[in-house]
Amino acid sequence: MKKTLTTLTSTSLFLFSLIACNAETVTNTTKEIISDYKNKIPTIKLRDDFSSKNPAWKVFEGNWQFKNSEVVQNSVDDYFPVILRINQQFSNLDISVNFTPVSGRVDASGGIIFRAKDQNNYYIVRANALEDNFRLYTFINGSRSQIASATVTPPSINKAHQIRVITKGNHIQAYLNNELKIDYHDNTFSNGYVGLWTKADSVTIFDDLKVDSLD
Ligand SMILES: [Ca+2]
Repeated sequence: MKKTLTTLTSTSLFLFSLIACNAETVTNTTKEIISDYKNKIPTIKLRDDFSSKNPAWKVFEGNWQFKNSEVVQNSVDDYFPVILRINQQFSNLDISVNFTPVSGRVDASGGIIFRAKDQNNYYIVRANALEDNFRLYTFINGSRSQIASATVTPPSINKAHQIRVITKGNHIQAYLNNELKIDYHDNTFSNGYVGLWTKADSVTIFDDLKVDSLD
């Protein structure tokens, strides 16, 4: 009898985990975790309009140029261009940036890095003007894994779009152009630096980075 109960419990847990997994899909009734922070005063408010190059920015890969009050990544030879802002670490945060995909035949991406331990270990949410998907990946020791994906209208080339990510513990929500598209739970990284990301031959402009620390 005890064994049967144990088996039933395991089956229930398995079914529950399947249901929980399905609950990661964004629906009209998905609760936005930003509502949990409505009375929260951010402990740090970082704003960067890229009118000058803050010395906290460190380039790890790619050619990132600060000009015209924007930052543009225009190397077409690096596979994963990464720039991190290495003076502050964030755990729970509300981060957004505007990005304009300019060109790319293999890829035309723009992404936000968050909770980065270093240039090889971080979360990234990105959109790609060549693909109809919006994705959350982990990079672990430089190895990329897709952990969540949503179908979207591909962002137009030469137009500005906004990516926004909000975290609460292991709960991650990501928006493209103010629409919640990704709702996911993951425990890989708990805090770290923020940064910007592109891929392959993407030439991408970024502007108006905003980060509120919500710890
Ligand atoms: Ca600017």
